Amino acid sequence: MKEVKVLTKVLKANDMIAAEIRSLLDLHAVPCLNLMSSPGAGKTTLLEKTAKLLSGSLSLAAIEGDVATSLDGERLNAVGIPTVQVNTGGGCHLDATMIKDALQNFDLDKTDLLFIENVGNLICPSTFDLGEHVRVVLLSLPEGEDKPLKYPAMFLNSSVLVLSKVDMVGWNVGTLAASRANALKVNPRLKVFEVSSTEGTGLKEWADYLRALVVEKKRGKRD
Ligand SMILES: Nc1nc2c(ncn2[C@@H]2O[C@H](COP(=O)(O)OP(=O)(O)OP(=O)(O)O)[C@@H](O)[C@H]2O)c(=O)[nH]1
Ligand SMILES: [Mg+2]
Repeated sequence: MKEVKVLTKVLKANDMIAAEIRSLLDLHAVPCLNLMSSPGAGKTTLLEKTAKLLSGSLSLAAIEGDVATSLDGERLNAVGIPTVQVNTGGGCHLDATMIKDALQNFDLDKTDLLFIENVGNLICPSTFDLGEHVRVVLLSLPEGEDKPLKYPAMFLNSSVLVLSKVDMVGWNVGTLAASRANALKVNPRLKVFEVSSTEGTGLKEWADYLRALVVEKKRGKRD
């Protein structure tokens, strides 16, 4: 009983900071996506490809969450996305305070789109609001089609699903149709992208979606 009370308090404090972050991002008309998935589902690779598609036309920025190392932050900086690496030192998710601190490093007036890559984990990140506008869950084919059923909160609390590594169809891994169907069973409102970052499948649709988010946010600021 006591533990439940403590957790509720932690989440409440987190939500207040997340609301502050969202207001700040709205003020600067910067849409923010929180990318979540199991370790290795392809979050950083998708962001690397996204940089190639968008960085000529939009100013991107990223906050990169990992338990340890700055490997992913270095990958994103290398493709021209200014990135702040956050190490949780063992924590299985980012929280709003980490995002608030990391945001000090960006000029939001010169940023069109902000990505947060959460710590690879299909459970904990789903509980913590980071002040993002869109929660994106990646599910890669090799993880198996049962994952949405076994880890429902992540799929329920996201609004976008990226079915990743679709080039691996036929590798005796989870099937694409069943992965999609199971995710939609948990959350029928999910907007779904089928993507292969290595082969380029679905990247145009993904990039178009991101461009539309930016336009919508800037229009919202003018209205
Ligand atoms: N076949 C295939 N492999 C991919 C694809 N996208 C990523 N990979 C590979 O999957 C592995 C993990 O990719 P990352 O992008 O580092 O995954 P991640 O989700 O950022 O991993 P963490 O940050 O550790 O959680 C790498 O070896 C990538 O080359 C894809 O579309 N197809
Ligand atoms: Mg990564």
